[in-house]
Amino acid sequence: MTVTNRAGEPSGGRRPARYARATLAARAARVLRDNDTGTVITAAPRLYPHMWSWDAAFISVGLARLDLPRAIAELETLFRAQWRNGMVPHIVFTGDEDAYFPGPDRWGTDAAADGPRGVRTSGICQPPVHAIAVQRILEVARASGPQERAEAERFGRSIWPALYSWHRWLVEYRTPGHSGLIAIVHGWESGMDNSPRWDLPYAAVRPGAELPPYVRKDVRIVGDPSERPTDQEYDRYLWLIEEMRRAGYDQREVVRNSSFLVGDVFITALFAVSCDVLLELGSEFGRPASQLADLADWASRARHAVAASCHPVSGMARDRDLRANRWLDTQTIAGFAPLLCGGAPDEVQLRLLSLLDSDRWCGHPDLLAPVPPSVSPMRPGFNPRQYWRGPQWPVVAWLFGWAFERRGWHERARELRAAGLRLTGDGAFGEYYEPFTGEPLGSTDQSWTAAVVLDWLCDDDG
Ligand code: 2M8
Repeated sequence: MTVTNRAGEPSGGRRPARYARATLAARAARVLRDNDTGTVITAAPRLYPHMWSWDAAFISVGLARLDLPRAIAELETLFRAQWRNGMVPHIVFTGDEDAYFPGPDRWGTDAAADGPRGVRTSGICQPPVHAIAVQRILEVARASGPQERAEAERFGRSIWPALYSWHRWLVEYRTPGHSGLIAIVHGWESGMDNSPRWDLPYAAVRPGAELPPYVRKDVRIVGDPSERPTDQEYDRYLWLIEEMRRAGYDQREVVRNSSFLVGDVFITALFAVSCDVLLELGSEFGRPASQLADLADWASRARHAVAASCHPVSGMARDRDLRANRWLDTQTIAGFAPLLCGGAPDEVQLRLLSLLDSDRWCGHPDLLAPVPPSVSPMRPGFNPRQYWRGPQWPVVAWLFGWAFERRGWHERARELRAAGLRLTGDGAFGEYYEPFTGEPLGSTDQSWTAAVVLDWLCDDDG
């Protein structure tokens, strides 16, 4: 019997990529060029017309394959917006500030004592993947030639202290309590905005009647608004901003009082491995021993926290609701966090690997390509089209592939790359994909998708 997916194609069979590799690479390069405003490369043409923190990191990885100075400039622009306390903001606004909601006026960060000068930003952060991007840029530059190598090393040395203070901020302000997990004060900080991971903690966020009225822009841009978070969810997102704004973005106060405070296991795993990377770079650049020791210590604590979060039966890593003091058992892609950073017992990691390969995740017979979906297709509540509640995100696949390569699991990394390219081979560079049909959803010409596709293609072809 031939098993077919919902598009009626034999599952496991290859959907012919609509574009040859060279054409796909050229199209990806064009997306990055077209989204370049001259100041930043926007996350997406209409839906996200500014610079986003973790998008910028992935974008710089793709750019390194095209134009090293432009890749460097992107991260320099982001870090020029770094707050004086060390936080790297999740959005750096440029150009038409009203093109996205919530814009800088709604965030009201201009009055924040710790905010940057001369640039307007949001008041929260996003996952710390920037050290990973810097190391990747260095690797690509070193393979290109002596001049590129020198330029990338100069950049690496100059940005290192800012990366260190960003990591220090996460430790100083965002590791409350005893779980050792890095805490987030808004679902947007996780990058996985309305993942079911946050349903319980968000249920406790009660927007006050004083929430100023607002008009969303995202639902007017996305073809099918039902794929986006609901208005009720947006009320909560906006209410959390209101709370922070009233606290003047004073981190101590925000962490003490915010209605939402969750230890994020995925960010913690990324932080652990980013600290490793920053430590490697710092050793090479001769940074002070005390700072290198900090990084080793932070990495080890974060790794330990990830391992300690693993569910005793499933092995999946869990977030922790720090307000309600309970583990969040909702199973999503974030449960595989220990595979990113290691540190969990071998037996747990093996269990996770076989779960990832099983028909509950990448081995599901209806998937067009074995790229991990944001939620298992077998879980109740899985929705193949809804934001972070089922679709596949190429950047998430890139992160796992990068981690697998680093951990020496080359075959797994290669397979994930091939799967990612199969998913994205139509050249639409979707923000995310319907897992059964491969339909690109959300924005098309999304910069981070184009960037990771370029990196995958160049990894295979040199
Ligand atoms: C999405 O998040 C923004 C808010 O930050 C939004 O929905 O308006 C997320 O997918 C996030 O991870 C991403 O960085 C951002 C821009 O691509 O879009």
